[in-house]
Amino acid sequence: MTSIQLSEIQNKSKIIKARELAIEFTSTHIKYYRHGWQSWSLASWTDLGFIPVQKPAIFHPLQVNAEYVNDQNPNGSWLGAVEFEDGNILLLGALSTDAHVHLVENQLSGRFDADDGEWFTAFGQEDVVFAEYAEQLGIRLGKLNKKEAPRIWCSWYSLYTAIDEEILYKTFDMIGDQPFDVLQVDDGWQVKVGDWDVNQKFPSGMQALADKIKSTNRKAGLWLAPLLAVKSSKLFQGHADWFLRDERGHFVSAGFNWNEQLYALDTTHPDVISWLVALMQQVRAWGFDYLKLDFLYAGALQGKRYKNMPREAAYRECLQVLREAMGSDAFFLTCGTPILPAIGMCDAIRIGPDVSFEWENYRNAHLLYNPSTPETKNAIRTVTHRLWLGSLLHIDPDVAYFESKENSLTTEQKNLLQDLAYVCKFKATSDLPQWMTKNEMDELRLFLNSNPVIKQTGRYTFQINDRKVDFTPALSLPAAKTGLLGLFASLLAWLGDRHIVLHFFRMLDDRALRKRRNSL
Ligand code: 9PG
Repeated sequence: MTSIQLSEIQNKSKIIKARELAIEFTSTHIKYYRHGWQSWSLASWTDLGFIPVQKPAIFHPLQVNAEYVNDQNPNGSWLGAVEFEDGNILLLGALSTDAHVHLVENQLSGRFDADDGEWFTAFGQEDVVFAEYAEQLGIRLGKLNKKEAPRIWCSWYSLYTAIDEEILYKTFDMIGDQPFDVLQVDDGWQVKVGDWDVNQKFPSGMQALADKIKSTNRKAGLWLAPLLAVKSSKLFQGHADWFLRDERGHFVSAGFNWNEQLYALDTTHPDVISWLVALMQQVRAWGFDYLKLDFLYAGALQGKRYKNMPREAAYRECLQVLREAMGSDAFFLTCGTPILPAIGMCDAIRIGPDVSFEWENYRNAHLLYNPSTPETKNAIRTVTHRLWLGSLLHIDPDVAYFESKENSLTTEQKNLLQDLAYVCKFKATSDLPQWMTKNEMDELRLFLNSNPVIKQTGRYTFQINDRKVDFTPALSLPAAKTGLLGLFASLLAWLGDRHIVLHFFRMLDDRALRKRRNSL
């Protein structure tokens, strides 16, 4: 292990090559910057104490870096930082994939999984230090020549999986001349996750769907989760040898969703690569040129691969294959993606959890301590801590809301989301014109048409044109529960790992969705 003193970098940042690097400091530190592994994992300045392990555990492969989830010391993926009493920070960040950072008492240390690698380290003012780190990442991983990000309507946050041809065509018509550049079809068009053929809700097929969108003079966008499959899919049933296993030969869990167990493809297997290339070509041939590829963490899970290589390096290679197969003229948004390996490989990256029509969900936030589940507060918290990525590629904070019909967010909360979109310079919504008042449609148009001047004035404060905005209300993290409530929380966490409980909640969700669809 290479070891240095903070005093050695006090005046100038350093790049040091090492498998393991430790920086010792003597001044009193007060906060730690935790950087979660993938889009939905928590990124935040936190206190130095223990943070309860998020639950249910069945979701760990899908929400965090499962290898480190039980670690008691503050830690994070690729980078970490400490804040001192005087407001200065010390940052340690890897300049390539497959690395993790820990804080143990007065020592910040980083370690590459496999080999030596470059570490960037700097001390000073937060914005300056992060900007310099981003610049060094850009030199090594690639930096986008950023044009304006497209303005997107996405089907997820209103219709969820209850999409079908009739409702989408109607919605596209009703969107009229709202200034969107992309209409993006999300989850719900496919037969199954893994079986990427059109389902019976779209009798005219995928090419007709893309044509319909393009007839409105916009780009056609499509969601896929190409790196995993549900257990019941033909893909998994027919090609078990394509899926990632552990050292003992057991399939690696990619989590649980769509009411099923998920498994991850081994993207280093030559047949998997050919299959992925063909899939990307198929989607382009249908006519889609904006691709939201989701649940991408599945490509970087721990396991024994066909080609023996570090898991994030394998994932990055896979992104390169996907990028080349879809063509450089497609717009590529990565979602549920490990952050660092995606830099230089895509146009845009989701940098936080999903938003939802709720500000905070008591069960998920306060009893399951889960900062990754869909919830507006979760989304704002993590996104405000990853804005530094904006100098490298487009950063997607997820959608903003304007409608009030199917929504429990207050006007202030909706405004905060809209302001976050301005700060990220990435604007999207899922709102259905069917639900919106004339006023709300006007607000949406104004939002899509404005490009306000943004100035950061503090860690969480901004000036948007002449308005002051403060994201602090979204940042607090719930404390661990004790006593009876703590006991109840543990019971809930246990229940949350049972398939039968998850099936039950899924049934309730599906019923509510059907009702929503039928009311349109
Ligand atoms: C489609 C959706 C939307 C959405 C994506 C992703 O359990 N989870 O933590 C969890 C997080 C996010 C998520 C689903 C589950 O949503 O972010 O925009 O495309 O998939 O299924």
